[in-house]
Amino acid sequence: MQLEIELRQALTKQEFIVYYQPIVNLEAGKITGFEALVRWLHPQRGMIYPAEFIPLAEETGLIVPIGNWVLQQACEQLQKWQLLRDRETLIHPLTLNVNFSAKQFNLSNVIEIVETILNKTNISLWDLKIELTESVLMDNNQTLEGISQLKSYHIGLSIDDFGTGYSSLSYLHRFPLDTLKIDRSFIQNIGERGRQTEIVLAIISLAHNLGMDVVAEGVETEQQLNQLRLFNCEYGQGYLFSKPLNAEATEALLRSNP
Ligand code: G
Ligand code: G
Ligand code: NA
Ligand code: MN
Repeated sequence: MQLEIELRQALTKQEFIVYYQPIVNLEAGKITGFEALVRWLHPQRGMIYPAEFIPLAEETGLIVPIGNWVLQQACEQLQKWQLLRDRETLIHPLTLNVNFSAKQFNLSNVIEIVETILNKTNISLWDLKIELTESVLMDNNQTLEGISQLKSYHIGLSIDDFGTGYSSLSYLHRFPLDTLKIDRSFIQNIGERGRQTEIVLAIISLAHNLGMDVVAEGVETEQQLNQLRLFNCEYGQGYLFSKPLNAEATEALLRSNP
């Protein structure tokens, strides 16, 4: 298949690029970190989004080298941006969220891989959060073993797109997750009268009672922001703050919003 052949060559041809979407502390209104989001700049087709090639990358195992590249690239960027911020303001270091697929947790040397990249880039393991989806938690035992290993190594774990799977509640007590990201489909209608608002409040309370921080995804309006603040949601991500940006635009945003 043509796409697969091209995907195999895309790493060596340096066709991947990492975009960054800010994660904002809602109380302070400040950027606390970024989620790294990969794109494929295809020479003929233009920008290809992860939904179009991550499934193929997972099937073929290419997600492992691609994922390692994303982690390395994003850590290198973060190191530069942390220095930038440390000089200008003496607040907490910026954090980095990176998405992992099941196959990446599944490797017997997952800790070594992450440790090597963190050491090379001088990023503290406290500043890295790995995002996983519910489907990853339903993968095989070796995947779960990898997740536990990363956790015992003190890497933060974040559950992505929370609420969209079909067993969301059952794993919350079984896995040592630090952060819960509420899927953007739940954020859309909050503030308006209706059940959605109650569900978001309940998810936030549940997460807090289990000792997790909460990120609201897909925050697009001031009204949603105000409601989330009232609910004591710690963090937000979405077009209200910024769409995902390339490294250059991200740096400009950081400089204007230190
Ligand atoms: O960039 P976009 O907002 O379209 O990203 C959609 C989804 O693609 C993300 O929520 C995430 O689940 C997935 N994704 C983005 N970058 C990566 C990556 O580097 N690795 C993996 N495994 N998934 C990613
Ligand atoms: O799958 P994951 O949730 O990690 O990826 C986030 C995806 O959601 C990205 O594709 C990003 O472009 C998109 N996104 C980010 N913020 C918003 C938003 O405020 N509204 C909408 N509709 N999409 C968003
Ligand atoms: Na994600
Ligand atoms: Mn998400």
